[in-house]
Amino acid sequence: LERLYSFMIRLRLPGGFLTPEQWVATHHIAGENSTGVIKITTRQTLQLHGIVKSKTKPTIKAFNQVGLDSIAACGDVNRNVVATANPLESPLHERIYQYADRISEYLLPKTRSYYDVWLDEEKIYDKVEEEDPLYQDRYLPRKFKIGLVIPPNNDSDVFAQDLGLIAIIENNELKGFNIAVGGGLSFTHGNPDTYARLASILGFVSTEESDEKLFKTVYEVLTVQRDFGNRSDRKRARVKYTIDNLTVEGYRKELESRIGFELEEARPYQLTTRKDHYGWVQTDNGAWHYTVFVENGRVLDLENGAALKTALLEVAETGKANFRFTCNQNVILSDITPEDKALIEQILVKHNVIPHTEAASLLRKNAMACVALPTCPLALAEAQRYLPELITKVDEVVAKHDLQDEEIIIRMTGCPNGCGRSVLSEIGFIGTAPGHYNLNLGGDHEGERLNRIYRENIDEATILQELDLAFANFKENRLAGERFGDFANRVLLN
Ligand code: SRM
Ligand code: SF4
Repeated sequence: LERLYSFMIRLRLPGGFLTPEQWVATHHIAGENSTGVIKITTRQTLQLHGIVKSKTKPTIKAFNQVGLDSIAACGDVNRNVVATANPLESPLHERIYQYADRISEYLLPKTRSYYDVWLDEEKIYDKVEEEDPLYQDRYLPRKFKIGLVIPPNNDSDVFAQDLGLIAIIENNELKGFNIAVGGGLSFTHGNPDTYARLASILGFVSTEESDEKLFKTVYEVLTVQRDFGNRSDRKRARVKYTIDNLTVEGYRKELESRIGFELEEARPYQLTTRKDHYGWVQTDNGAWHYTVFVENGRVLDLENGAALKTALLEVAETGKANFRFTCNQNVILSDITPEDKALIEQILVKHNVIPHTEAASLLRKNAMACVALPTCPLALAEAQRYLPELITKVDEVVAKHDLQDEEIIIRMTGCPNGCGRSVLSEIGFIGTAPGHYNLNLGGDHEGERLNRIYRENIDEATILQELDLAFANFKENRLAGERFGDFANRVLLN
């Protein structure tokens, strides 16, 4: 008898985009082959859990039939490319999304093994055909992540990326991108040689004449990491360590020698938020978009009566809305014509999705958690299964201090790997042991400052006591308009 292994499948969805037909297929694939819960991830894609061995191939084949794959969604390669999700951010949104899609394609490994193994293509091991100038015969030292943002919304957390591209838009024209290199959030408890780091801006690349320079730069940022990254210690193999070894200046010089031109001086930009625009918004082209609140990205019919999964299927079956996933683990039903808006709204109301989205507290709507237990083998503590009940309790503490109108970003991860980007929140919980977390404070609202440890390895009762004291202090001593994260950084951590 064989052990009953079960697997997780993660799709590659650059920019987090899915057609309604693809959502319908995903809904049924999830129902037939997995636990049924569809998980929207912090990198704008989807995961299915609990796929037993005999169902893995049928799952991948079924996805392939609707044009979806999971190539390079894991491994020491370029991962899912993320981008600002909401079309409201800019009339150039579609163009920026296309960059995410093209960069993802451009950096795919050339190997055909995925097709050979999963899609029953004839196995041809042809060394010439498999030649891969980027990954060669050794891939990268570690995973590699790219994210694009359209200021002022930093919803894809550009400074958490190995390579962040900040769109520079002047007078509604895309001028190019600031290039930020060396972000990464993971560390190991008790190992000071590992640390979270924000990406450093190296310069600006113009796309006004053509995209050639941009693509060359992106490619060579990877080759510098391929050739200079640490291949003997996986804990220190991400770009953040390579750039600290080479120095920022050294990385830029090496990059410039490979691209054959100098990066221009970085252009000014301003980030003011990382939030999703819940509810209806309309873009200049007349289209409507509804952002649905999906707590921790878990799409299922909820016990509170919000039949999220049923509603999303019904919306998709109309064929009248696209699906765009956000890096905050929500979904935007997008590109809806004014004529179709009432129909979509009716479905969302019928299944209680609109009341559910509207009723959630600000704290809850600005929070997210990683998967953690029971499926993540690296989890030290709960995250997505526990954060909802902790938020209910923190909501009470917040209300006690009359702070319920504050938009405070809370994030929780079951371990310090940082999948829920907890070190980039105003209140970060990082699992240390079952029921215990480090409480980190002092990150900013915009994602430009990491938080720091405030209290170590504490349980729920202590968390609530500490937050009670912190909120009382905040209420009493904050500067006009000061956000909680900034206050904590200025006062509580000093
Ligand atoms: Fe992650 C490993 C889940 C975003 C840093 N991550 C894992 C694994 C695959 C556990 C494993 O290696 O066995 C988790 C699967 C859990 C499960 O049961 O599903 C896992 N990571 C996730 C997701 C699903 C969290 C979520 O709830 O949304 C996110 C999927 C992203 C995607 O769609 O591709 C996810 N992971 C992230 C992020 C956030 C981001 O990229 O914006 C980070 C921090 C940023 C960074 O990379 O620095 C992150 N995951 C890690 C790490 C630490 C990497 C490192 O530099 O050391 C690991 C462990 C590893 O790679 O060894 C990891
Ligand atoms: Fe697992 Fe840790 Fe990532 Fe959470 S942060 S999904 S516990 S690896």
